[in-house]
Amino acid sequence: MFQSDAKKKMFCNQCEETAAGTGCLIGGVCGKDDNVAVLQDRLIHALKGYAFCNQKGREKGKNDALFGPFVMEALFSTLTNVNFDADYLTHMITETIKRRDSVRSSVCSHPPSECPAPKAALLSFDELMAKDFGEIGVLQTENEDVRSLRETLIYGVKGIAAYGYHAKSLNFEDEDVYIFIEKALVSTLDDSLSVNQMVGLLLECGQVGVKILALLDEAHTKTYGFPVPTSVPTGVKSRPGILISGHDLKDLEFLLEQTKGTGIDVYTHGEMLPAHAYPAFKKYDHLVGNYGNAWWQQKEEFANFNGPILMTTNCLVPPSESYADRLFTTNMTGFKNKSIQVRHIPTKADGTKDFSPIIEAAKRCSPPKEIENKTIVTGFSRNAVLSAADQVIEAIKSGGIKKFVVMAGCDGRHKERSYYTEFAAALPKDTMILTAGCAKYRYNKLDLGEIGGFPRVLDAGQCNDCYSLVVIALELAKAFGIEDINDLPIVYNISWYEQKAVLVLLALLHLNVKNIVLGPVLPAFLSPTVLDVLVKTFGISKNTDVEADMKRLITLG
Ligand code: FSO
Ligand code: SF4
Repeated sequence: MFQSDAKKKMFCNQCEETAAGTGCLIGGVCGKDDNVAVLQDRLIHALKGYAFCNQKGREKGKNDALFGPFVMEALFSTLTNVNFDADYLTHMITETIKRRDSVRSSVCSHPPSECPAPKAALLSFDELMAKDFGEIGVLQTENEDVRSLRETLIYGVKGIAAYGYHAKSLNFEDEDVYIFIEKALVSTLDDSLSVNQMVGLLLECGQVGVKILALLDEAHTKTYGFPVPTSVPTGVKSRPGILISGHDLKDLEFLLEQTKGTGIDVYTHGEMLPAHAYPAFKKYDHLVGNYGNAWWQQKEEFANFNGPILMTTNCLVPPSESYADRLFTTNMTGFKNKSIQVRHIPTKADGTKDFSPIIEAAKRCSPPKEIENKTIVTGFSRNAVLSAADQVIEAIKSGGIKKFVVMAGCDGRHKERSYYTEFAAALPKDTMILTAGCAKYRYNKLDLGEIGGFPRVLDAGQCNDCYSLVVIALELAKAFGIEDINDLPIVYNISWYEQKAVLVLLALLHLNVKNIVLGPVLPAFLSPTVLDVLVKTFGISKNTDVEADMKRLITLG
């Protein structure tokens, strides 16, 4: 179907908002143009070749010591809404090939023309840059089921890379995770693998997903303490402010330190909201609140904010000219087109960052315009919930809490996502919502009341904190002496958008969680056969309408 479309200039179907529910062919719904899309395809292809050579090098003890951190950054840059800068991507392709050739020359004596390695391990930079998306992108795999399994694995690995990157920036890393990333990338070059072997790799990806989420949880809590329940104001103060978005807590720490005593306030945006719950950030009086909502509303909100905005990771929306000169990116996030070049704050050789251009810009800006004035409660991570485990268990036993509904995941632009607001509002009063990720903005400002002193929306934090939800489920199972996690009074109504959510889904499947309801649409990259396997093995299904889903998940589920 796709191949016959003569106008197509790219092919990307990695996120939930993919065009027509099948694939972005001319430009991305996310704003990524065909040039950037094809460069990302080339980068992924080069990374596969690099992984192949590094795996050979590893067998001989000659692997590249910096393979893991480099590959995590490169993969992270190809996630939805992270990098829109062709120069950065070209630089990463050049670096990948340089690293690949360095490790290859140390383990292989063949000249490239005689080497039996796959093409991805041998193409020169010029040869690779001459390749189009059909030759090296996802469509290069003709069999739709193999393509689907390979794509799902690559998206899961992108999720591992994103979580691993954050852990690494706090000096937590695990070589076994790098070895899996390498193995997964190499597997997508191997035509001899059976379907069963590829499905096995997906479940292994989920297993590594649990591991990397646990490592990131450890990194966050050992560095910043255990989050505590916290009410966060959404109004504004009278001083100029800096808005920080994305997921990187280390960047928040640098920013708070560097803005101390400058007369500038710091506000969180989107996925940075849960930072308010960490003890280490509570000591900063100038961390004053959360401004705005989930990522997709940023154009209007950033325009209203008046001050500079720092985008640390996804989700970046191509900016309007009205605020592009106040926008800054860091890490692998970036944006550049013919008329806009967003300023980028690099990481210095010692790992620190200099945010003074942002601070100087803030001093010249007016205070933010108020867009609302409420409070949002966050900080219900595993420690906060489990330290009150006795109350929670008692509430379950007495029927005060009949069911938990995991509504974690992502928010997005599509109108159908109002389903999640309606679903949350319609839940019976004896149900609790467990959430993490930006999906919560669909219902975290509704007044849903409390059960036994707990708000009915328990926000464990960012999508990066999904591990908390896993631990809460496993600990409840232990407390009730339940062996099968599916026997707990917990149901799953998850909303996805990008590739970190794909990893979280694989992690839940690895934990044998059954009957997950997923929406607002199922991933376009799942072929009918692969979807059928997921339906038959795990009972995955798409959400439908509030009434029907309420019946199957709450009344009958
Ligand atoms: Fe949201 Fe974006 Fe955290 Fe995602 S900000 S959508 S799963 O990229 O990262 O939850
Ligand atoms: Fe389209 Fe999503 Fe890919 Fe962007 S990331 S090009 S919206 S499928």
